[in-house]
Amino acid sequence: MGSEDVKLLNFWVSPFGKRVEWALKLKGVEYEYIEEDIFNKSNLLLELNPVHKKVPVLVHAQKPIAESFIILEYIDETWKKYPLLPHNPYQRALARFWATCVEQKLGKAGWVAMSTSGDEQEEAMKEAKEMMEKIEEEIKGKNFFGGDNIGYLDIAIGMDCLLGSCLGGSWINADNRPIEISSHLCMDDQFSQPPCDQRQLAPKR
Ligand SMILES: N[C@@H](CCC(=O)N[C@@H](CS)C(=O)NCC(=O)O)C(=O)O
Repeated sequence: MGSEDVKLLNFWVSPFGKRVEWALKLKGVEYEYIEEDIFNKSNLLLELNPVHKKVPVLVHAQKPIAESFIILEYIDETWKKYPLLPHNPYQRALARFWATCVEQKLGKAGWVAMSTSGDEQEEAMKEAKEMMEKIEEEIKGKNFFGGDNIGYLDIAIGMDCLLGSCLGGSWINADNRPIEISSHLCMDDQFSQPPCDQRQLAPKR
């Protein structure tokens, strides 16, 4: 059901949009990709997402949905093949809890680390690393957070890890050790393409 009339408004390097692309790919949903210039926003974007004016926006049967986590849940509820969120309510709550942590803590610390220097950068790297260690506890003994298969949390967290790698990875890979989560995602054939072209984004030193 529903594989028709799906459009994704995205910006090629958006880590949030990458979550949606991954989810659609896992579900086998065909969609039309519409590239948005977030530095010169189109009327289409402003019409579809007048509140946040951000990508990604998923448009299904002419109805727009914004915010990557909300889009992920919509996709999961609409296309049942390959469930993303766990069936068990407690596991589902945990997946949402960790996804929110990533967004609030790791994501923010990562951006600060990549865009600052000196003490501020050090502090942000420390915070990102502590968060990574906590999250890595959650994947111990499993291939993915979702168990044997990539699930909601892998998609939520993977984008931060892969983006970190794309930008040089210094904030997320402070000990030069492989990041378990991202390497699991990277090793999967379906996800072997990083969300950005590493040659076009100079690593921050
Ligand atoms: N919370 C949003 C964040 C989306 C977001 O920040 N998108 C960026 C592109 S990576 C954007 O559209 N930025 C335009 C702007 O900030 O004006 C989500 O999860 O979808």
